[in-house]
Amino acid sequence: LSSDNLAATDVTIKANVPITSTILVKAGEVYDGKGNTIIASGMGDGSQAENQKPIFRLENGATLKNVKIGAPGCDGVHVYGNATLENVEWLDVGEDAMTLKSKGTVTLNNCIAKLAYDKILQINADGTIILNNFRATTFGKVLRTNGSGQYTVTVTINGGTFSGGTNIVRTESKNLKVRYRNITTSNVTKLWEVPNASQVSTY
Ligand code: ADA
Ligand code: CA
Ligand code: CA
Ligand code: CA
Repeated sequence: LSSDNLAATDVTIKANVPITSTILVKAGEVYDGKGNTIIASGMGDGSQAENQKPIFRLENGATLKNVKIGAPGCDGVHVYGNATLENVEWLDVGEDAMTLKSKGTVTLNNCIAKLAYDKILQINADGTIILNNFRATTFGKVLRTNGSGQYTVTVTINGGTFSGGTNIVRTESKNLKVRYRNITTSNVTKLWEVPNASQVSTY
């Protein structure tokens, strides 16, 4: 490819972006990572230790897109209310990848999560979680509600691939429903670990 044929606007330089504190995406704002990789330091080691810092904190109505989260993944992305995550890739999930901290609807479009020792999506509030073409490799649970909490949650999974893990959803909540279609799974021990099989349906 001759540089003569490459307009300046086509050039995307992918870089590592070092951070030492949480990136705040304020209510209604958009953070576009432009394909760059965030590398945290001093915020946690990405182990299973609780109380690591989140890489991102999304306030109500925030959008996070086109970003890779490198190791250490620390406590991932904390969401307060509604949010959209698009083309977000966790290269090596830390304690967990995303936590719903307060009630809201979170839509994840074309996101990828790799190398989660245990949980990818940690649900600590009522909510609606929509996964469109989510891809997960190596995990304990893709989605887990907190402890024995009876959270009212609807999980919709529209396309995606899930390989090498224990469960896609694990919950103790009788108030959680899963609807799914067009998923591909391999080496997942038990797809749905829920109190009653009637909580899971295709659509
Ligand atoms: C564990 C822990 C909870 C909470 C959760 C999380 O389940 O028991 O208190 O910290 O992890 O949000 O990571
Ligand atoms: Ca945890
Ligand atoms: Ca990991
Ligand atoms: Ca956590």
